[in-house]
Amino acid sequence: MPAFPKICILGLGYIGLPTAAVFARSGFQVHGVDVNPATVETIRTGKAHIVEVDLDGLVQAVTSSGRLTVSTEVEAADIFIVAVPTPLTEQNTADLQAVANAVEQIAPCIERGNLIIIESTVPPGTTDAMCALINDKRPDLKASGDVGVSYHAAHCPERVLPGRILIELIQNDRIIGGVTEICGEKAQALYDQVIQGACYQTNARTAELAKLTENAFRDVNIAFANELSLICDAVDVDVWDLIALANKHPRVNILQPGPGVGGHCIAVDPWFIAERAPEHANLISLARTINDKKPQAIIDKVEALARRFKSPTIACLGLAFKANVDDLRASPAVTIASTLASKALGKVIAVEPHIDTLPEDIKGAGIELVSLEHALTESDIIVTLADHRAFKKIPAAKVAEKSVVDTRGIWR
Ligand code: SAJ
Repeated sequence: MPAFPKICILGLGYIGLPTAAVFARSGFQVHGVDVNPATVETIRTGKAHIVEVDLDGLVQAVTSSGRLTVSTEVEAADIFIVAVPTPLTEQNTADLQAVANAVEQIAPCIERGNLIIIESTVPPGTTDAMCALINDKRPDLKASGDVGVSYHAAHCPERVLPGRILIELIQNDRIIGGVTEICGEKAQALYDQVIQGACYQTNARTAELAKLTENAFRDVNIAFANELSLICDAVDVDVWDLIALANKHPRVNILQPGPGVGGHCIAVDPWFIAERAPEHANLISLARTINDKKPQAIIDKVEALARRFKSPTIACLGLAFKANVDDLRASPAVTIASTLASKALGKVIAVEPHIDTLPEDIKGAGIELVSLEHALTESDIIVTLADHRAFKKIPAAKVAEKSVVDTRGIWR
């Protein structure tokens, strides 16, 4: 393989585009592929189609230098990286169609010695299944030695935090799950050229489960905090004081309760474990259920409060799924605000400093986007849903006269 082999990355979303741009910046010739022509067109003009710190400038630099090219078609390359989404089906299982489609597109292009990396989050056994798919499509490869000899394959899960993607892509350690030992070595040689973190070798199945385990660990721990918050309400204890005190113990580190778990990772990945071992994933499944029920508990609490007023103005502070991001997708805050609006309890207003207008899908939900000042002046009830920096600066005295449901412990 040349010093800077050519890379073809399939999927130019939150992981694929930053990954493509980072490899291109390091000197690799990268071709990015996406099924969405609008995405491809935006990137071709040097812009990122997603909001991520510093990504716009980097995409501009690597497209104008010609290091990153994009299209809707796969190109021949030395290395193929699959970074397509793996959404949750209605049955709470992984929808692997996009991964299978990507692998089917790659199959005809594979040449002897190529490396195929799956970065998408997948249930254990998927990388092996994708190799079987390649073997079906390319019996000639199997005849000349199969995976590990005629081509190489590995699962190398991404572990970056939205909002810090470009930093964490370089700094985080990586798990390298080779289908064979030599596959793992080939994959590590690639990441060693761009990342500063350590690479840890294992097999593909362990790498797949490790990624899911990291997010399930966090989900279970958030569920513990969310359950505590309900217990505290029932026995009239301040959950924030309770957790702060319990965390003084040297071996206790409880996470923070909130309005529920949002985003596309922590609220999804634990199900991929449950899918493969349903009879054993009891705690993991229960944690998912506890976290999924949390928005309803907040809705009930606000509704009970609102019934004490005659047509109150309810201000929801924050619509994003977590602090200091503009991402409203899969956000429990949006579920809570729009459900409250649908109940016609009064007027529902919302403050989200990271957006200028409400996204199309919640425009008709009956929520009015207002300034923070307006919300603080006009509201009867305040519901904190994201602990954005701007909200943490609000002095408790400013909300002292209001009825407050503080799901994020801003004024604890
Ligand atoms: N949350 C709480 N309480 C907490 C921590 C988080 O309620 O104490 C909520 C947040 O408000 C949010 C959700 O959990 O709604 C998830 O937020 P997050 O910041 O914990 O994680 P994500 O989904 O943005 O990113 C996670 C990260 N995984 C871990 O920290 C183990 C990231 O490193 C992964 O790369 C990412 O998932 C992914 O792509 O899988």
